[in-house]
Amino acid sequence: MTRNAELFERACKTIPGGVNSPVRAFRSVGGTPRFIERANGAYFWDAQDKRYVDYIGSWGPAIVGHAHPEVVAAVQAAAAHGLSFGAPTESEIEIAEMLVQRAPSMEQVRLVSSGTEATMSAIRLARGATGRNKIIKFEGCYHGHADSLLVKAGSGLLTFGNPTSAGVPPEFVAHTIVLDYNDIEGVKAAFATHGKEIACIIVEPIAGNMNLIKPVPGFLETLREQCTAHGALLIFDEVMTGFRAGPCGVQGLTGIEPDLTTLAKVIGGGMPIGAFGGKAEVMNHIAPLGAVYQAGTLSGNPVAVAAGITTLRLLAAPGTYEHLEAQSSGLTEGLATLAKKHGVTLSTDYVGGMFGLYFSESVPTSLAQASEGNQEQFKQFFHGMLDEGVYFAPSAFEAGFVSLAHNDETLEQTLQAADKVFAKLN
Ligand code: KE4
Repeated sequence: MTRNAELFERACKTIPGGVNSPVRAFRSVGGTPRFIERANGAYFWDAQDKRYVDYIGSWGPAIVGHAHPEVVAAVQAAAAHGLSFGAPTESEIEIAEMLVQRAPSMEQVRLVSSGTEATMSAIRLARGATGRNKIIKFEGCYHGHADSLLVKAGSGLLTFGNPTSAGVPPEFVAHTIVLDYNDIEGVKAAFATHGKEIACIIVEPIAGNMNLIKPVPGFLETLREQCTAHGALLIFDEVMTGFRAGPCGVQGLTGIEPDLTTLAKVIGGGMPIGAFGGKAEVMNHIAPLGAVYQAGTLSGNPVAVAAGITTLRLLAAPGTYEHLEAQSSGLTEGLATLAKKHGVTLSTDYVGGMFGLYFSESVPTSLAQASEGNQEQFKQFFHGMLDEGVYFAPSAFEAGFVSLAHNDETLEQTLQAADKVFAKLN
């Protein structure tokens, strides 16, 4: 039995499924999860000391590369002064100022400890600020595991949610309207029917949880128009795209200004953090100023904030987003060329430091289209690349991520591996 298999067997005795987050269990690709022992730059090493080029980067946070010396030093320095105080610190002001400076739609921001907390709080805030109950989300978008967001579409276009998770009473999702991503007419129909009851739309402005799926022209603009016309709040869930799709996230790329933004991942550089923010007139509804309660023991934790400040500062250096874009384009174009050489049907897409690989004729624009991809070939590709020392997301419904540490050497290693793997795909 391999060391990874031994660890997995042991983990399963005390941790449900052997993992602390389901996607890590390799359930959709099969095989044994790799237990990571250390990471540096664009690489990590498993329990058998096998090195991998890492394209998940902790699902986004490791954007400056793993164990960046300046991030590690900032964490060590902060930790040496104590891990958490439960009282305000100057560093929380510093990161709040950095966030509102980077995302002009935000005048104020509240820190939390995960993306789930950020989206859960933003929805409660939207409901409290508007006095309305209904929310709109899109099938295939993932916003964390708060009850009201664990829903999928029922039948038909304009549908109320059905729970996708046990333990979520139907009543908890009764106010959640689920539409198809990029369904412009569906959004208009929802507001025509429920306009005065809708508190908010929450959307991944570029979706990364059904593989990478971009908004079609007019989709985000329609969300903005409909929310403005009906007095609902538009929430851009930029937990994944924030400071990764571009220096100011998707709102910076499109110029479309949400009423609330949720963030996490990159802003903590790998430490537990999340945030939600917007104009002061909305944020003033949050306790202790307003009636919408929200709290957290470790919110604004000085060690996590130190990692986030250093990561954001490193990202602000000249050329960083050009580097991320070059790594994403070099990877996706290289893989597309090799797939064509070997007669493998592969489409690719990317934005900033995130990319999508689709074993289908074209780039999908919805979950239904993304689901039509050749899952069997994806599994063979995933495991073939894993054996060659390249670690992509263990699911066909995840985006991939590059970092400032990915370079021509890691790209060459990846493409050499892919040349061998594509040749064997059937
Ligand atoms: P967390 O609670 O996992 O920090 O964030 C939830 C979340 C919210 N919004 C978006 C757009 C997200 O992508 C996420 C979490 N992303 C997944 C990756 N697909 C986290 C990986 C995992 O669940 O282990």
